[in-house]
Amino acid sequence: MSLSVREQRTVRFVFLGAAGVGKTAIIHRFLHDRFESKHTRTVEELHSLEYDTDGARVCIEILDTSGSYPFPAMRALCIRTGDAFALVYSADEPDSFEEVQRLREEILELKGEKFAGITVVGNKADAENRSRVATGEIMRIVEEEWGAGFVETSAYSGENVTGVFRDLLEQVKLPSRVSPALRRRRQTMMRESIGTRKKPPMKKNNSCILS
Ligand SMILES: Nc1nc2c(ncn2[C@@H]2O[C@H](COP(=O)(O)OP(=O)(O)OP(=O)(O)O)[C@@H](O)[C@H]2O)c(=O)[nH]1
Ligand SMILES: *[C@@H]1O[C@H](CO)[C@@H](O)[C@H](O)[C@H]1NC(C)=O
Ligand SMILES: *[C@@H]1O[C@H](CO)[C@@H](O)[C@H](O)[C@H]1NC(C)=O
Ligand SMILES: *[C@@H]1O[C@H](CO)[C@@H](O)[C@H](O)[C@H]1NC(C)=O
Ligand SMILES: [Mg+2]
Repeated sequence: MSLSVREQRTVRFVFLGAAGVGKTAIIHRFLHDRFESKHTRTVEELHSLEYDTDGARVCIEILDTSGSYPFPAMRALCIRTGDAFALVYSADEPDSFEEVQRLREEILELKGEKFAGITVVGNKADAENRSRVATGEIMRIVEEEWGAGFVETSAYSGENVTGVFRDLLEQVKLPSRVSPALRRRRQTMMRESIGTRKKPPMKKNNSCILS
């Protein structure tokens, strides 16, 4: 009777990027259609939800990370457990793309050459001072040199936010039809203290429980 539970496939999307670029804002816009103007530094937050594909259910985990990890080992652990990565920078601070470049190198190093599940996200596209020139150049590097996905978003207005998840689903070769069914069931687990973060991210048993 619990066969379907055990056989359920789980994919994990990991959000990485410098502090304050809007990782949490993008995830919250997608899951709850809300925007918070205050910046609260994330420690680590794991969201999980079910996604119905044709005839099968997939558990999607979204790992929101801290842009200011005190220990590199912690980020390495997050990278190892990820199936696809959203690397976020802020369009009003093109320098934050340097962190994306660094993260991509770390991902290639840890996951191996064959791995290519990366979606680069240029967030805060609504910002008045965003640089169009930088966006054009970044898009060229990401799409042509890296062969990765590129999406320009605004968590503030919600524009193109579902596009990030559509691209991530394509990276893991799942049908990228983002429908309300995706949001049917969700659950959030938070680790708020540094002490509890030392453990590897929770295993799939703890989430996507069929009630
Ligand atoms: N104008 C604008 N502001 C945004 C957007 N996305 C996020 N912000 C703001 O940027 C700040 C940082 O957003 P967060 O989502 O907390 O950033 P984060 O990347 O999760 O940061 P850490 O958790 O510290 O790594 C907040 O004040 C947000 O309101 C956006 O698309 N447009
Ligand atoms: C745009 O404004 C933000 C917030 O005031 C600032 O941090 C950033 O450096 C500015 N970017 C550019 C390209 O001027
Ligand atoms: C949304 O994506 C389209 C296509 O990539 C892009 O032209 C547009 O500027 C994006 N919107 C925002 C707000 O960035
Ligand atoms: C996960 O489930 C398997 C079998 O369903 C069980 O053997 C294992 O102990 C569970 N692990 C946790 C952490 O609950
Ligand atoms: Mg955050």
